[in-house]
Amino acid sequence: MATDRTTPATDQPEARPPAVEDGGPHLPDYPQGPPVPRPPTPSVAGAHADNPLYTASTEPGRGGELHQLPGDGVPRMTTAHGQPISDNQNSLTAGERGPVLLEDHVLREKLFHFDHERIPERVVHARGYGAHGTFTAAEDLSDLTRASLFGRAGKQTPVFVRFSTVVGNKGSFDLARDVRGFATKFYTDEGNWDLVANNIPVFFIQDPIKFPDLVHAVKEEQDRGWPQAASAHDTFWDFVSLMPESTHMLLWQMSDRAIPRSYRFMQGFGVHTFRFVSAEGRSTFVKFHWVPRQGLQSVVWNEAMKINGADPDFHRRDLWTAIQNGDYPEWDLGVQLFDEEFADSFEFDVLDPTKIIPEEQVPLRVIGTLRLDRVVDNMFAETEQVAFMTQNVVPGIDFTNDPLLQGRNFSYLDTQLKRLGSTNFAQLPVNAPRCPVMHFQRDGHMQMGRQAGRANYEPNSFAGPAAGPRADHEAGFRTVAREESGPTRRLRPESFADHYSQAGQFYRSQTRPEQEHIWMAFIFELSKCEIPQIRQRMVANLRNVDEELAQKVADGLGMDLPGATEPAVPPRPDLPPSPALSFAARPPQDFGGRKLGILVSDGTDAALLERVRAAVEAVGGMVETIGLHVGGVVLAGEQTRTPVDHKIDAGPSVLFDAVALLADGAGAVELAGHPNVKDFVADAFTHYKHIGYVAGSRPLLDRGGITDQLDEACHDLGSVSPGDFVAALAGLRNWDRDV
Ligand code: HDD
Repeated sequence: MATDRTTPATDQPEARPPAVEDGGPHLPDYPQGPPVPRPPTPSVAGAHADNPLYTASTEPGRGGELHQLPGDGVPRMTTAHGQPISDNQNSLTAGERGPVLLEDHVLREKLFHFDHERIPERVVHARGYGAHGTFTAAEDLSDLTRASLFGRAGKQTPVFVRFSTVVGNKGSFDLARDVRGFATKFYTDEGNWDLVANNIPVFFIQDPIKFPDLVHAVKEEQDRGWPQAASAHDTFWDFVSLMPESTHMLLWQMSDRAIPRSYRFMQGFGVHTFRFVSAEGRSTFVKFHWVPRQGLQSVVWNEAMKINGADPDFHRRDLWTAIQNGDYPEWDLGVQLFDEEFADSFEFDVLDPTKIIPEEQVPLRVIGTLRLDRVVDNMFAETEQVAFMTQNVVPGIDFTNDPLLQGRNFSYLDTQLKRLGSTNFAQLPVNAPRCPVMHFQRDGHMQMGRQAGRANYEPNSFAGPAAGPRADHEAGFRTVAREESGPTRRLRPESFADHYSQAGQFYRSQTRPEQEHIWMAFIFELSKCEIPQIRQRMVANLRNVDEELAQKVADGLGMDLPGATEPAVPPRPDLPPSPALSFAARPPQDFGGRKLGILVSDGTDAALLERVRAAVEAVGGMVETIGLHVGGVVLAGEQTRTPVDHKIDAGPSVLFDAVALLADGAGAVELAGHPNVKDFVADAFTHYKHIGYVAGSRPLLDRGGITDQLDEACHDLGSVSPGDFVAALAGLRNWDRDV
């Protein structure tokens, strides 16, 4: 009789298919092979130490031996309650073609759990990618702060970092024009410190009461459900054009900062002024900066849009690949330290989160280095469940009266309960402190702790373990004593009123290509606004930033220059440029960490290919090859195929920092016949990239239409040595190219 079942109707388990290597091909029609053994998740103090979900389930004495299949040591599949499962492919039915039975508790449990797999995504920063690492202190800072992680030079503290985009949903693409989150959880020996930073040092608003409106305006519009992960639409520009305090951040958002090449090549900023507090209670103001040792790098907008199509996971893949390759990204933690006297004399209010303090005025002092060296085992358990909260500070670090910071200190705790569903979210391994946790908080959903002792309250008159913990009046966290006075009111201080001066300073501090990118970004974004009045209002605001910028944007939009918006206080055109605000201040030292894409064909010079590869790898870069067929090419003088990394239409040049055209002879002619070669070559050129070529790759240059435009960033590898070629690649782009 015919059967509609896809697997044999038998009560025997299916044959196990051959194992595939981790990272190797995955055969869609088969269950995967046995998991590759991994080191257990680092132990978490307290509650989880003996939870079989977090430790090896095969420990002797726990019945672990029973949880292996005989012979090969493969873990035996169980239900969530640990009962061994005999068949994970066939539900229990009444008879061969009969109905599925309610009695099948294995099926019901599996579907029940699956139905509840999703939790609410973050209202902002939904799309993120995390990694583990270590922070190493550069010096003993005990004269400034009693924070234990800065207690001595060389002290190491484990960290978890989550990078993110702000606007898009969890499944959106990585190269949105957007602010990037850079949140770090330091598991210090005195509790967790969360530095919840962005890659832009200022924020859109000065007051947290505006945050829901800002986020509503920038996310997809409520009546139509789009655009996804984009600020280029009416409601965003409507809101910010009515909000002069957003202008400074808009300049950053329209700059190359908002389309980073990689999480590895961007800065991070704590934004607010915080406090370091010494053991004696002395407070020093501090602003935190992460500076990538890899140098700063961004893509260009046309490239960003194409990357989003070619590889929406471009940033997460980049971070994962770098860490898996052992190319661990590093950031220096720099601080700007200043006292009340400086704060009183500075042109702007240090409590205003829409302002920076130029590094030329208060230079960075590097106090440690962050290195990311371990990818997560499980995206959900770690990257999704990690809960960052600005109010997570440790003794030695304290808040200031920055109103935005104070609002955040409420919002982050609240949002974690919504997302994670229980007040006990701090017990999740990724959130759990790596130091003892002792308090009288009890019970609640998903309580993992088994707090012993009799007293669950204080004061109590018990002694010893029964009494529970006590507050440490000397060494516990103590808020800095400060005088506050004045009537309650809803009014921002006068000292927050200048909304344009630093925006102008930022613009004037950029190199010419960076300035061009800013005005082109304004033009692109505003051209997506359907309501002309919004464009007009925005350009009117820009006149208070810089007349040239406003004129360029007006010209690009094809509109007359409107009158300037009346500013609350006159902008100050005299603020000197701050070179530290330009990418030019922090270029990469070499091509390390970058990727060269090489077009190859049958007949490519094998020796040259190897020399170029060796030169790139010598500086820590990566090489990937692209050919007509993924099966490979027959290099000159060889008999067998050498596999390539990408088929031509799956490896466009936007995925690489530079390209080399080593296709040669008849192979080059054949490759040039593929329609995607045109874009590969033309895009590399239009995106200002360095291009290496050989005489035999001329058909590719012709196809890209650039043969007559070759410039100093186009290198003839017949005469330029691979070493010199790779040295030149450190420049990344030829901004002087006329495209
Ligand atoms: Fe926020 C997430 C950074 C202002 C409310 N924020 C979130 C994340 C980062 C930032 C990096 C993602 C953390 C993660 O990876 O899980 N936010 C900032 C910075 C700000 C800022 C640098 C300004 C200086 N945020 C801000 C304000 C509010 C919030 C003014 C509310 C009053 N932010 C949140 C939130 C989120 C969040 C709603 C969403 C998910 C989460 O917290 O965990 O509570």
